[in-house]
Amino acid sequence: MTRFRTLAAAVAFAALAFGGTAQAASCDGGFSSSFKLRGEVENPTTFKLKDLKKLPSSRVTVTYFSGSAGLVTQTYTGVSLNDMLAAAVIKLDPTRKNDILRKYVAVRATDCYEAIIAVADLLPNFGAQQVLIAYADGNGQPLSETEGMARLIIAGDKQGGRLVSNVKAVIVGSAED
Ligand SMILES: Nc1nc2c(c(=O)[nH]1)N[C@H]1C(S)=C(S)[C@@H](COP(=O)(O)O)O[C@H]1N2
Ligand SMILES: [Mo]
Repeated sequence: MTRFRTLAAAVAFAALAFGGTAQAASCDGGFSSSFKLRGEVENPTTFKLKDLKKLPSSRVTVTYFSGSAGLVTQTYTGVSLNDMLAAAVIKLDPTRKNDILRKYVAVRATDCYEAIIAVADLLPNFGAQQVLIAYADGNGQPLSETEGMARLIIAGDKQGGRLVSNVKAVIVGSAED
């Protein structure tokens, strides 16, 4: 049997042997050329640039503090996340009062960086926050290589932390099971 010099090596071996490296293998931070909208939705969908371009778009200008670049002001073009969720149809339990208020969206990147938003914050009759899955700048040019095909843009955020680049998955979930 293989001997391991460290616990870490043993864990790494076990992960490899039993398929547990999915996390590490899929967190390479590469350029995202598509993402999947999935989770608690009736219509899971994969989006590529050409798919996003077919949908109604809006523009948002954000001014945010970036740890690396300081204060950044940038305009983005993208699809309303609320509209995407409406088309995907969030699965709801009709026996639970306001079940929609228990739902969140997790936006995950190729480097496994992730941020969540409450679905209610997007709904017109609740938070009504303007949130885009952006795929172009203000002039319709594709995003930069480091931003990937799609980036989460949240109007009004003052810090860049939730502006997730290289989106690879948009996952609808519930606050509790
Ligand atoms: N995928 C991914 N997106 C990310 C991050 C990250 O580490 N990975 N960092 C966030 C943070 S903390 C900031 S401040 C901004 C910085 O974005 P910028 O360098 O394009 O201004 O991106 C956000 N989006
Ligand atoms: Mo940041």
